Amino acid sequence: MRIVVLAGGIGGARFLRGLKAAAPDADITVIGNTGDDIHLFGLKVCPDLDTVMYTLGGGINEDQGWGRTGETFRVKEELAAYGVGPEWFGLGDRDFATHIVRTQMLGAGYPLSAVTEALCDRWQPGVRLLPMSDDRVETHVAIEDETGERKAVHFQEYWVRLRASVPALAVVPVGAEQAKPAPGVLEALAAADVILFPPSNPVVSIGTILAVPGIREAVAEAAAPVVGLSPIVGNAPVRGMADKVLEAVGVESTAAAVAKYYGGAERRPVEGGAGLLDGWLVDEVDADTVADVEAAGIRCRAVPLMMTDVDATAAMARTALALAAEVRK
Ligand code: FO1
Repeated sequence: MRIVVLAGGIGGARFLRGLKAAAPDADITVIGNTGDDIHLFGLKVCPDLDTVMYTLGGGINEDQGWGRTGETFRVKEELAAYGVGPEWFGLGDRDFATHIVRTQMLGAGYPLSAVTEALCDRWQPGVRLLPMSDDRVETHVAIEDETGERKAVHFQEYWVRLRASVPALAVVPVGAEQAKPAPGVLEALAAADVILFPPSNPVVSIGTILAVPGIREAVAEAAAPVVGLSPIVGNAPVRGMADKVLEAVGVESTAAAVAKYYGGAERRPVEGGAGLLDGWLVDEVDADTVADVEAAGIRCRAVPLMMTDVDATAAMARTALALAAEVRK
């Protein structure tokens, strides 16, 4: 079975670990978000690609969900001693090696997709990890600073330095309009038996992937059923601060609102919208919202959605695959 997953960082990576356990013989292609990428110290850092690669490759710092295990921070300390910032983004010594290899290969002319493939040769994640695009896309967040001035900050500064403590007035994937899907992305979507939206951030992760021209259309027109899992449980994000960026796009922080944000595939012929979802999983605490989601033309099931361990996540993945089989067009 060919499964394609649009994944962001921590939530997407943890879901993929369960999906691999649930479907060990499946051919899984991950389309990774690169809007979180940031250039620091002359290096290109790809947080969401690295989180998927490290998590599935066994090198992730499990508690954080990002960065490497057994990290030391000598280089970071030395940079700070030179007064070279920013200090708010914690890059460890082992992680630096990934960014050095990546930047060296990019500098030699390799596209990000080839670089990612080379890095995955070491980590063997057990999935094909494709960046959404080889072109530079960087998510910026419009905020109002302390003087009331409206300004844009890089997503990582909003997320890590500001801890999303101020409202996000707008979320802009800078460069998305000019970006092209990376080689293999559209082909994978067209050939997929199932397309999954894991519990990643609907705006800055999956939303950013869908903002690359051609990808949203490819999902909407794919023969495969599209099933998503809600990142919102009991009207709050399970992890991270998805509610902050959902607010920026006018979507309330509920499992049903996120489903409607992606849109119901059944609506597509009628409303002409690029409704994407055939099925949606909500947590049992949101069982009362199933009817609302189904009214939007999206088949909905209420199941446990807390990824407490690999077994729990594998159960979620199995349910998502079962729902995909049920809604198959
Ligand atoms: N997140 C933090 O909250 N604090 C950090 O210092 C931090 C450093 C960092 C370094 C490399 C990397 O790949 C990810 C890092 N992250 C950090 C997480 C990152 O902000 C998120 O993983 C994604 O951008 C959101 O999915």
